[in-house]
Amino acid sequence: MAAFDLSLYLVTDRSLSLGRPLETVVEEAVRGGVTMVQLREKDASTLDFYNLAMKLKSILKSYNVPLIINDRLDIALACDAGGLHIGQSDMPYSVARKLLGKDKIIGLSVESIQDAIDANNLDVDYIGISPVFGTQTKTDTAPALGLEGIGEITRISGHPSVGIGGINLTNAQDIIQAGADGISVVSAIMSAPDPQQSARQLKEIINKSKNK
Ligand code: TZP
Ligand code: MG
Repeated sequence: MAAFDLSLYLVTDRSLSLGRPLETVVEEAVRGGVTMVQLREKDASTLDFYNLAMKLKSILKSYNVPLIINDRLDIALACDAGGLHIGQSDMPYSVARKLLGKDKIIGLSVESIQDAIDANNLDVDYIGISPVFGTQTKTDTAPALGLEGIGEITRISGHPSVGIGGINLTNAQDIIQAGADGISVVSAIMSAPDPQQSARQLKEIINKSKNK
């Protein structure tokens, strides 16, 4: 397994990029300090998804930032991505691991304490604690876990973790202080007027919070 850094994990959504090309926003964000990128495009056709994945993969390669594919094991395999992110209703972890092999990163969303306990029996590479707060970006989520939920899950989990859902400049510090290794954001970067600057500001907050 190649080393990876969960500190600032961008999850994409083209529909929130204010009309800017996805590749441009992602590259700006990485220049600002994003350490992982997950391609998550729920409305993309298979061809669009594949083409986007190939484009992002070539951009991210020069920054040494892994490209993680949301849900679509076929696309992760087809484009030889850095890894796959699965949710509780996606392909079973064991199947994904078998097909991707042990060198790829596999992340799993956990939406409850019980999910986090169950994930301790799997050698996933990280967990995404979801959602921390309510968010307009994804409305069909489990109930928000809050900072207490993050605290409890990071205490019992044996895996590195990121929080996701409603995270921005004002609360990023709380997520790290509650015990997560990083934050995962969609709109705080995708919809920012200046994605590079927003990424830089978030990264500074994370770095400071980790040094405390
Ligand atoms: N999974 C749980 S919440 C969420 C996903 C993909 C969306 C997070 O978006 P935002 O804009 O960072 O709140
Ligand atoms: Mg999913």
